[in-house]
Formats: sequence, C-alpha cells, structure tokens
Amino acid sequence: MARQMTGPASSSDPQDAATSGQSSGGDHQLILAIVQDEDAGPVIEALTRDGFRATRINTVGGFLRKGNATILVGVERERLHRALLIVRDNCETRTEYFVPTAPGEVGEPYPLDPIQVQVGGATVFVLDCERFERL
Ligand code: 2BA
Repeated sequence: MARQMTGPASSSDPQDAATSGQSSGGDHQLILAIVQDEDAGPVIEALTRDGFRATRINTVGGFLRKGNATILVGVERERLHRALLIVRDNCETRTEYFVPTAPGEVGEPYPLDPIQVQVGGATVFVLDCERFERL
C-alpha cells in the first residue's frame, strides 16, 4: 500500500484517491539541479542535513562531455526556496576549457585553440509535481 510522506491526500486520479487515500499531488515540486561533480557531495549532504530527500544521478554535459551530476529533490512547495538556497550556496562557478576540432584533410580532426567557458554554479529546473507517492 502507498505511504503518504507529507500533506493531505489529493490524487489526480480520483479512483486511486478513493481506494487508497495515500497519494499526494500539487503540493510538491521536483527540483532537477545539474551541478558539477565536485559540488554534488556537499549539495547532497547539506540537503539531507536540512531534512530534504535527494537522489544523485551521474550525468555528462552535452557540450564539455565531462561528468556532472543531476540531483533530484522532491519538495513541498513551501520548502522550495530553502532547498534552492542550499543548492546555490554549495555550488561554485569554475572555468573550464573546451578544445574544438576542425576536420583534417586526411584522417583525424585536429584541435583548435581552447575556448574558455564558465561552468555553474548550478543549472536548475523546477517542475510542478502532478503526483507524488511512496509505495
Ligand atoms: P555542458 O553542456 O558540458 O556545458 C558546460 C558549459 O559550457 C556551460 O556551463 C556553458 O558555460 C558552456 N556551454 C554549454 N553549451 C554551450 C554552447 N552551445 N555554446 C557555448 N558554450 C556552451 P553551464 O551553463 O553552467 O552548464 C553546466 C551543465 O548544465 C551543462 O554541461 C549541461 O550538462 C547542463 N545544462 C546547462 N543548460 C542546460 C539546459 N538548458 N538543458 C539541459 N542541461 C543544461
């Protein structure tokens, strides 16, 4: 049976709500924060210390092709601001270099001058959570 973590039961599926009364809907949001590898540990630690639950997924940035981390945090709407502050306070801006390449006349592409890019603090998406359950 589904366990409700917080808040009143309010499912988007009336049948589910009637049978279990255990799902919770529009009072939650999902933070999807893409952070640099070095910052992921401190962000997760600070979030959990403050009572948030978080999941880290190891990801790779499309531009630099360098490992980063995507952190998922399901939060009650009234705690969203606090969670975002924690993410912000634990992420740094760093300088990285991207080496573009040009096609070679024969065989391998050859490297051009490195381009400097500023990475981070964090890239954050906040999504309304239609439904949230712990089963
Ligand atoms: P990457 O795609 O590896 O991008 C690393 C950094 O390279 C970016 O830092 C930005 O400064 C630069 N960059 C990215 N795409 C570029 C482009 N087309 N032209 C010139 N410079 C470019 P951030 O903006 O801080 O992004 C850090 C990481 O966050 C990204 O790693 C990517 O994994 C993610 N990200 C950023 N914006 C996103 C978006 N709109 N959708 C999905 N993921 C995103």
